[in-house]
Amino acid sequence: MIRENTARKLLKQGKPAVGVWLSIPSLVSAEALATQGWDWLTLDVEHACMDHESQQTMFLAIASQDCVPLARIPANDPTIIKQTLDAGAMGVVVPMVCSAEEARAAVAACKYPPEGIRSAGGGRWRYSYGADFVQRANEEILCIVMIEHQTGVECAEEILSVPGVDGCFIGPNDLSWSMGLKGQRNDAHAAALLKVRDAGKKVGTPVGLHCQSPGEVVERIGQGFQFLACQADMGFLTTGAAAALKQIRG
Ligand code: 3PY
Ligand code: MG
Repeated sequence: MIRENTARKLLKQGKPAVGVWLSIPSLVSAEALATQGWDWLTLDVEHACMDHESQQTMFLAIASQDCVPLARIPANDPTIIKQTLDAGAMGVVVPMVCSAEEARAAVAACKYPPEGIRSAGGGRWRYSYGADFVQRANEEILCIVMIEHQTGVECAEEILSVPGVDGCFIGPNDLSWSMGLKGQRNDAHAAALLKVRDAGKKVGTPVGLHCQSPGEVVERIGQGFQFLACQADMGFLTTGAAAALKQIRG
């Protein structure tokens, strides 16, 4: 039987699904974080240096701990989406989606025909995800689109109405740059986040964003956001190490 995508289930039930961004290309750190009980872990293939082989072993390590493996892919490209899913991701986070047409392309790449254009090839899914994976993959794979540009915010309702878009992840940093704020945040930035959340609520698509702290995750859940990333593996490593060293030297 196919492995259930428990992160997808949480989102469909209207509940929060909280995870961490991974930029350390290591089976060991992925597995260690997966044992902590996060709902999902997302490999940041867009910005981290992670080859295809590392991705595959990390997906396997994460899934072995009953955590859902996802990848933020480098571009909205059907070949990348196909190869990432074949390697064992239970979903993709697609960067910089600015129109309904781009969202439709992402969904099509995630789904086998007739709903989409994903090629039904080999891959390691049958060992990790069940022999009936190809029959049920269209229902279990998560397609999360990123809104992280002003244009995407303006088109949020159209983007989030596209059938097969399971959720939206706002990239607050790129959004800030697209607004001319160079990484800073202001009231207009805060309003843009809420505008996307409201568009999601209107059309029934869960929305979330990358949070800078556990406190922000809790605050955003209170505001009705659902798909939430709490920092990244590198941040946990360096913050923990810095605190230890401060205590020793202080
Ligand atoms: C952004 O803030 O731009 C992101 O992509 C977060 O992951
Ligand atoms: Mg971004």
